[in-house]
Amino acid sequence: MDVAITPPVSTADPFSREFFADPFPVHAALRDAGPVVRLAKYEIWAVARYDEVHRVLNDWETFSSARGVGLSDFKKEPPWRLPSLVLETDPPFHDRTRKVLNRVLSPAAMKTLKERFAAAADTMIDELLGRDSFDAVPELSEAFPLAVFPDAIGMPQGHRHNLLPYGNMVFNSFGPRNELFAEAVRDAEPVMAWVRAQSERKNLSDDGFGAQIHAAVATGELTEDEAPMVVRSLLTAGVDTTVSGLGAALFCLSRFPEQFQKLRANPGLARAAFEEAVRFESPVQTFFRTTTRPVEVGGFHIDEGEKVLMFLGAANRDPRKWGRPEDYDIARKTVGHVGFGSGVHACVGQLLARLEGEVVLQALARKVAAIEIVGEPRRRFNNTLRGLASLPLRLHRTQ
Ligand code: OVV
Repeated sequence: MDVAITPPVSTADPFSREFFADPFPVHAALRDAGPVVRLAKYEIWAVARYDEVHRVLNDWETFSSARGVGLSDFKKEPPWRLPSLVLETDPPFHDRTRKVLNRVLSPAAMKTLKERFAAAADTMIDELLGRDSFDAVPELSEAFPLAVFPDAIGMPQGHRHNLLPYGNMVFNSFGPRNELFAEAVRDAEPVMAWVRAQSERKNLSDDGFGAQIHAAVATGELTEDEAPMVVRSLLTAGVDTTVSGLGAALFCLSRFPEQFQKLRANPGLARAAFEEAVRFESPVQTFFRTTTRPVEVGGFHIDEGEKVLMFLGAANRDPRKWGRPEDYDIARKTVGHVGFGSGVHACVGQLLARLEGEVVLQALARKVAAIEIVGEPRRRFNNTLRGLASLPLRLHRTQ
């Protein structure tokens, strides 16, 4: 006998301020409700368990990015901005742009940056050790990426702070058209125009990531119109994400002082400590896919053309996958976490993000005896990114 099984339904709003303030009880409820859940408020599907999130990420043929990786379906409404040539595409088109970015952000490319990044981190931590206290969000988690990333791209000096409101706009745009989005895109046009200008060959130095992307025009890998769009991807995805990741690591190490002492005892754990912070906080909380065919997930039927919301942050704390998921543990085996995604769209800048995290945490491990929270940390709400607006810290010098 055929029995119609009605899927679990949730009335939660995962794009509300109440949710962002404490997403964890809702994450647990969504995981426990079933392998897929219907979100009534947005009439979409959601996956919050590790196995299903991983499955959706790794089946691009069924779960497409080309109709947008936000709530908006590009087949039903015009995209808010020109779609990304890498994020909002499927193979085979995706693979051509991705190949260029893979090369520009390769292990070999990271080697050439490592010493410079480490020196910048040392200088920044030395300067902060000279202060009584400071706000680690603007002065470290934002300041460090802004000090190294635009230089690595080969951007002109000036107005580099625009990268922050630009990222804030784009990452809000993946959610519903709520107040956060409206606030972020107010007066968007000057910042959008600035980003377009930064992406042009003539405004980029000869030796950075930007020039290397434009060089793919000469090899026939990209057209002249495509190259600035691929540079735009770097400018969009490369700053707010690492700001949030560094903030996550600083917040973890200040809330779990015994983990910071472990790191001090072995600064070689810096990369692992950053990786565990990415699992623990999941700077990128969510992305969407759109189904290209009718599909069954965990015994439930999903039609073609349906939006599926993936809760990366919930997957990264799923007790079905992780032991003691609520513990920040720098010795944990983090392999398999989906904080950088998984599959063909897995974060192309993850080596650069890890390098930034590693050099900052190494500098802290070698120079700092203790990290003290000296004021109320405040969260920054965004439809996609989980991060902080403020983290007042005092660093105690190693004797
Ligand atoms: C991963 C990501 C986030 C935001 C924007 C883009 C990529 C892009 O390619 O524009």
